[in-house]
Amino acid sequence: MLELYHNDMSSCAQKVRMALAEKGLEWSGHHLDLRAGDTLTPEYLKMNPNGVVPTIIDDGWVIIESTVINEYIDDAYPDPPLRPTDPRDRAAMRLWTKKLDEGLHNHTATISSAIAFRHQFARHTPEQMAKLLAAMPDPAKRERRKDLLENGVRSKLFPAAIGAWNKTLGDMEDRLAESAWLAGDEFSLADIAYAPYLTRWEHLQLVGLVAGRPHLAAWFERIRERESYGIGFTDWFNDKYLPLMEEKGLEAWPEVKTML
Ligand SMILES: N[C@@H](CCC(=O)N[C@@H](CS)C(=O)NCC(=O)O)C(=O)O
Repeated sequence: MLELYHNDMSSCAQKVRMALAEKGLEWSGHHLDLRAGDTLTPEYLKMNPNGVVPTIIDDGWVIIESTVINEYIDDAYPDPPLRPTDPRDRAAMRLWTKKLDEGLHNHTATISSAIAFRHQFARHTPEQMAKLLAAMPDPAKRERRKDLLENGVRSKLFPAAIGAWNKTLGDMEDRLAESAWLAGDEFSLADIAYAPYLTRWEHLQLVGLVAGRPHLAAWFERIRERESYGIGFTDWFNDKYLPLMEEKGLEAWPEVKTML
């Protein structure tokens, strides 16, 4: 059976769980606590040297990186297909997922940490926090986290992150004015890949990012109606995270709005 190392609210884990649900695949899970540093243990780092979720194991074969994992799932379990058949639509699908991997996902981490996640780390003593930071394998990410913990939305990283997402959501609106799904007329891995981020903006009450973008809002509604969204997302929503995200998001919104 497929084995998934994941976390309930992680965007990259959400997209893998949704792909597994679209395929109707069974899997067994290892739920990791990201704030406790469960991805930074020597055992986990052997499987996933980046110290992040998700990681999937299929018949002893370890696969990391959510985009790669979802393409693997589609290759290994082709029915129903989650990549368009038309080569042009398939290229469009790849461009969408590439964008996330080349910076947009990191911008999401910046926004989420600056607004809400930094408050979850407050349960650690300074010594525990220093230990967690030291265990992070990527020095750039470590510096980013330090900065966000300290400065929140006042971080110098924040305006670029929110600007990049505002631009992307505009691009999505333009695309979705022309086709039902991001890569054309077929639902694909591109739609699955972006579903977590719209979910995140909703949880952080950054609804202003979607306001005035009716095609984007309708697309997200269609995503939410899929059974796989319930299985991959809603069933895993963490009741302890949601009130904090809402409270801190509402608090941050007036300042965030000025950066759009
Ligand atoms: N490029 C990676 C990114 C994975 C990633 O950033 N995972 C986050 C959760 S969405 C994580 O595990 N963070 C742990 C941490 O930041 O300590 C992928 O797509 O799998």
